[in-house]
Amino acid sequence: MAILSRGFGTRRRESDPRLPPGQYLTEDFPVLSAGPTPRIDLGEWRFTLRTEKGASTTWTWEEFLALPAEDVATDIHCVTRWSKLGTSWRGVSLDTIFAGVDSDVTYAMAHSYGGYTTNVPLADLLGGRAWIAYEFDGKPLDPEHGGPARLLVPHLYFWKSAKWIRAIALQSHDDPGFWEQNGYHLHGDPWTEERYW
Ligand SMILES: Nc1nc2c(c(=O)[nH]1)N[C@H]1C(S)=C(S)[C@@H](COP(=O)(O)O)O[C@H]1N2
Ligand SMILES: [Mo]
Repeated sequence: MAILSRGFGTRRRESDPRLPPGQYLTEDFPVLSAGPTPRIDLGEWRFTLRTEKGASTTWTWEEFLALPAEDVATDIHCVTRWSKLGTSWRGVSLDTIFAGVDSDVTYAMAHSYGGYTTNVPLADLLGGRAWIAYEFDGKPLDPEHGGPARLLVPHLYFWKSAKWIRAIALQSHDDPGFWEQNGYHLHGDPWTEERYW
């Protein structure tokens, strides 16, 4: 009986419509970092948005917290095949960050403290689908998970959600970021399994 009910449980979880192909559910929150966790003093923290025309806007931590924030409930999907459902975040929509920005290009590169980069098409950052998040589960974002603030692009594989975000630069070419140079897909849609290229 125990084996049978466990079997049913597994089958139900695997057919959960929120689970993209090839993914399994996890309850915990794994930490995946390519290097050490940078410690960023909030007084030193800056976030910069740069356009291809050389214009840039920089926010201090205080200025960033003064921007309108949103609560976000979303599922996240790592290319290493774990998915976590119903995660809770708070942060600033990239629609807010990009409001009034004058740019003619369609690609962006996210730059992190510590040197990590990841490329994302601008279209994937807009339309209420991406945030710079600074709270998780109602608490300041843990440094291991990208605190003080990380990019959150939950409709793409989680490697696109750059931890310890420092800048977003707009650019005319879809240059590969850190994992993309190492074989991860340029785009990374979990629903069509854009894992590698
Ligand atoms: N700066 C930075 N951001 C990063 C990474 C990293 O190594 N450095 N790893 C990426 C990968 S591969 C994943 S799956 C998620 C992991 O986020 P987590 O550690 O909060 O689970 O962060 C992404 N963002
Ligand atoms: Mo990942």
